[in-house]
Amino acid sequence: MIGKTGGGKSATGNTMMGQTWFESSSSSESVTQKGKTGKIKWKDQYIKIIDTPGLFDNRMSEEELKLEIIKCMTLVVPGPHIIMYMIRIGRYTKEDIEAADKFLQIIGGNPYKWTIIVLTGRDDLEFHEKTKEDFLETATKEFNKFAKKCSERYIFVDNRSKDSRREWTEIYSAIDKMLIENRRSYYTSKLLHKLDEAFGGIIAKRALVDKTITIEEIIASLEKDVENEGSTLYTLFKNASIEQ
Ligand SMILES: Nc1nc2c(ncn2[C@@H]2O[C@H](COP(=O)(O)OP(=O)(O)O)[C@@H](O)[C@H]2O)c(=O)[nH]1
Ligand SMILES: [Mg+2]
Repeated sequence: MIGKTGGGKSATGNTMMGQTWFESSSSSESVTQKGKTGKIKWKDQYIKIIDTPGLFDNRMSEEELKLEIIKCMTLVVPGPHIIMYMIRIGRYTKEDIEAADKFLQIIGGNPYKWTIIVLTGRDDLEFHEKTKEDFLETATKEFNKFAKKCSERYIFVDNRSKDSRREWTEIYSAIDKMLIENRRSYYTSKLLHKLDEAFGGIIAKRALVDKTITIEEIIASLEKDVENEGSTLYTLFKNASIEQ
């Protein structure tokens, strides 16, 4: 999940988890300072959800931003099956869309093929007696341009809905449809390959030194380390550059 602070990432993550898992707040301060993961079983498979901090808020220095991008990417190596770009209906600007587009260009490859636009706050539309079609008709040029790159895949979500099961079903149906369309492939890029290699190298080394530990246990401990910005991240940061 990517998008500006207030876009509804954490709230949508909670809808997808079926519980309050990610911290979501009404203040404009970025609550999610660090990438956080959630895991949920769905149709015989595990879905890992990564909540990212406001990468497009311009509050971080370039170095911090790079580190944060690498960290979030590290949690999904060799690459995410789906990138959910969150926008709060009625609250996004031309600059927000451009920042998201720039981010996708930085991470490289063709991320748009795996991106779905998630419009949160569908209840606001309903309150103003507007339909989804009304929204799309009046969407800005930048939105339309971006949506076109993403093959016009979007879903409208109401995270305040009393029928959260319905929202849940809608989100996972869209995910399912995308997984099928993309033949279960995942998005990757040169940057992600570098991270994957660095990650793999660390796992192999640990497995050699400590033969009693399983690969899964090593991965779990590495992920914890990455979330806590430990030494592993430092190694990965040195090994992977986001310059393409
Ligand atoms: N009414 C309404 N509020 C929402 C919806 N989704 C998120 N919010 C609210 O918008 C604010 C920001 O959401 P949050 O998930 O913290 O955004 P994040 O910064 O992208 O993680 C919170 O007060 C949420 O409760 C929605 O679908 N409808
Ligand atoms: Mg958040």
